[in-house]
Amino acid sequence: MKNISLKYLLALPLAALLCAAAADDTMPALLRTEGGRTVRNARMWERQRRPEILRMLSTEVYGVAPDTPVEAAYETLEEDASALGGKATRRQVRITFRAAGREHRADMLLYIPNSAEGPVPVIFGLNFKGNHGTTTDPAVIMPAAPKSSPRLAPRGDNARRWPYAEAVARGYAVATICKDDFFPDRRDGYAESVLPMLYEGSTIPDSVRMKAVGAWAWGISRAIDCMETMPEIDTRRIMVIGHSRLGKTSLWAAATDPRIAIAVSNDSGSTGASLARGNRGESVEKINTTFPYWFTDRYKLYNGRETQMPFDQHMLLALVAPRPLYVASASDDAWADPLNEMHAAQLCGEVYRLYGLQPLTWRQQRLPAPGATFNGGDVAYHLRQGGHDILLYDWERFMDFADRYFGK
Ligand code: GTR
Repeated sequence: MKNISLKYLLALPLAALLCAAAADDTMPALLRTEGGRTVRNARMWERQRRPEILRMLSTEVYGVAPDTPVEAAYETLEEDASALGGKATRRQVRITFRAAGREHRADMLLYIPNSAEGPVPVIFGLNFKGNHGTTTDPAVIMPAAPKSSPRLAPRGDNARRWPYAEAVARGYAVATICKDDFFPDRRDGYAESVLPMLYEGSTIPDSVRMKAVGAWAWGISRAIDCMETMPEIDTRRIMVIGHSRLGKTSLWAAATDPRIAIAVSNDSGSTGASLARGNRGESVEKINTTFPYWFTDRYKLYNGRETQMPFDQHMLLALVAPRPLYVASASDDAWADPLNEMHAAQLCGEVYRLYGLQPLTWRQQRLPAPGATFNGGDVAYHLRQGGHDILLYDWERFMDFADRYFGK
């Protein structure tokens, strides 16, 4: 009895506090231009406000991409139409980039359903531990370990995050590349990344250059270029998914590449879907200190100064509009701050409304119960019960959402 009343008493101020986070009056307005004009329609959003926000997030956070012309050559290393018990064709493609007298490589793995009559929609996501880590399929090529980090993840180490068979059974191709192929995920990863090639001879100031997350998002766009050469893949129906640091990346990729038809952020947290203002998990300072090689040098100017930032993460989400957007959280993932992820998903709805689209249907300022899914609007959200991960449970909901748009 004593316990219950104590909990009840504590819940009241907590609820008030949580509402205050979303109503922070330092939160920059999505629909006011830098010149102070109110954005009244989709045209004004697209012509004025969206470019302002894209420019600001490029220089302040994710980096300005150089326009170095890059050549890409595609070589099929392996292909087998009897993968997944005959249900899919497995294809492994080496992409070789050439620019400024340099060369860089990335290896893509795809599973493409065999049963389809025409081109199929595709789910693309970068992976953490190598293509061979996404599956126990023994035919997936084990890469040579780089000299600088000789530890390779065991085969299938991350397979729980990649339900290929289930996606293929639902008519989706799935494609992936290891993030480290574009920027090895370490403080000293730059030299082995694609960036020295991309910035060769560039006059873009160091402080606004892309780092790991920018390079990873660049890599997603190059993966799409490659899939555009594959007749079995319908590149007008691409859903890009990403977990955690790769959720931050999938959002930035969708912001910068209009070919991405649906964007999914799973537990992306700080500098992903989660608002920085009032964040109860990872702060800007913390992320910039632990991962100084993820975002621009300029982003460090905002350490400890969240309320002075001229942007916040609802703006990143709004850049996805009018394309469907899915933000997912997990109930025990306090570091990513699920409530702030949900608030950002709610706030970006203002832009979806300009297009006559349906914002997030959960309107309350508190989190729904774990297990709740809101995927009936054009901005979707769910709160999975459990910890920081991406599981079949999440994929099933993302595919249900995609089914609505991809006509399946
Ligand atoms: C954490 C980091 C988060 C998130 C996560 C992940 O260490 O603080 O921002 O990116 O890693 O990628 O799993």
